[in-house]
Amino acid sequence: MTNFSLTPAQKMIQRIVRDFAQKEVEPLASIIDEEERFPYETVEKMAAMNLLAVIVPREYGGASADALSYIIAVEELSKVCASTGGILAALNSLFCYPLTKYGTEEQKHKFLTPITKGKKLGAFALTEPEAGSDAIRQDTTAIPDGDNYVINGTKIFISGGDIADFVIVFAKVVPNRKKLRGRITAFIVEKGMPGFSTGTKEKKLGIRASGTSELVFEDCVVPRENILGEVAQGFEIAMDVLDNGRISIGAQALGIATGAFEAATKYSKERKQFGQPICKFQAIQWMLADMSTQIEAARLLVYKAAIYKDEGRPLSMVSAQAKLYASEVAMHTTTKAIQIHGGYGYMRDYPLERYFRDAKITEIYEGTSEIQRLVIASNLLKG
Ligand code: COS
Repeated sequence: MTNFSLTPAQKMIQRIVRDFAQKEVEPLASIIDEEERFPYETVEKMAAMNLLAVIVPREYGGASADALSYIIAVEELSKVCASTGGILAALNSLFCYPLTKYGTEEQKHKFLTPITKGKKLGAFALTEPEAGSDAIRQDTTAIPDGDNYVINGTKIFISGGDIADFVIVFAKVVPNRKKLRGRITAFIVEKGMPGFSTGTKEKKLGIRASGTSELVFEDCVVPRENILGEVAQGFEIAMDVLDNGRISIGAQALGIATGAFEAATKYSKERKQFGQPICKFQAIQWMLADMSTQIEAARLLVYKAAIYKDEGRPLSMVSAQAKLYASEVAMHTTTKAIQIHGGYGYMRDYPLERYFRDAKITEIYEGTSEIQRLVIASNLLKG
């Protein structure tokens, strides 16, 4: 990619996912958005194609894809349906990645293999009512009790929380350690464990086919063997997951922007006003020119971050830059794409209003744009 071209394997995954997205995902996109329902049928097909847990190593049943191939898959799905792209992103970046990196052999076989087959789904639970951007301020507690920990607390806004079988839950271990960071531990909680339940499912502006819900832990007993990584390693794991995950949100934003741009370009050639297609007017041409330039810049940043990941280089700054820029491009592009469609763009018969609603979350989850700027500035100024 340093010569601006994909490898044959990356091109192949791009072709396969693009074809799948057009044939299987696009026809469902407005339906699942309207019905606010999880696309189990699509997830099943992705599992059959070994596209679901695409980054999981082969030995646990995954596709062992490199980061750039995975990012291209999220982009291609999000071009037609940001909910589906987001489901792939959350599953891989927020669940499979930390399990692959920090899990024991036993945990990987137990929790990753069924995910690759689409038999189970996973989620990541960090956010709490008082711990959003200030993620370190966890109120959920985990009290040691013999071979178990007893977890109490509430997590909110958990992507896939309503359908997940396994959830990575962050909690502060009591008795407290002095440093906030040193208190947080990650646990793998399984559906059906006593004291674990799903709370309110949120009604959202966008990505409505990807469920978001509250998770409640009331004296939830989790065996010690379900600790992910080490006791007190939780915040480090959370930050590492987010540094990685932000690339996939950048890819989701990139896909949304590209989908809206392609729709607007097509429409501008077909729609006639004042006796000619509206693409003949400079006002429209300039919008298209700006959109295309910004999308290309976003793609370079997102792909660069994925290449950094593949090369094992530091990610914090590049992933924050990729997500920040791509999400702002997604908002700008979807706004202008509606403008080009005029009144039709505002109507639900066209997908533009969905793209516009879906774009907004990319400026918020896995760290708001303000947090990305903080991360970028702290990297710029350190040392
Ligand atoms: N990787 C590893 N460690 C990191 C890190 C990273 N990317 N960022 C911060 N840390 C470490 C710091 O080194 C520091 O360690 P020490 O206590 O040993 O010094 C500790 O974490 C606290 O860092 P800092 O003092 O910078 O904390 P702040 O609270 O000021 O800022 C931010 C931390 C804002 C970067 C972090 O809270 C964050 O990313 N928040 C957004 C969370 C988020 O994305 N939420 C969305 C919900 S998940 S969908």
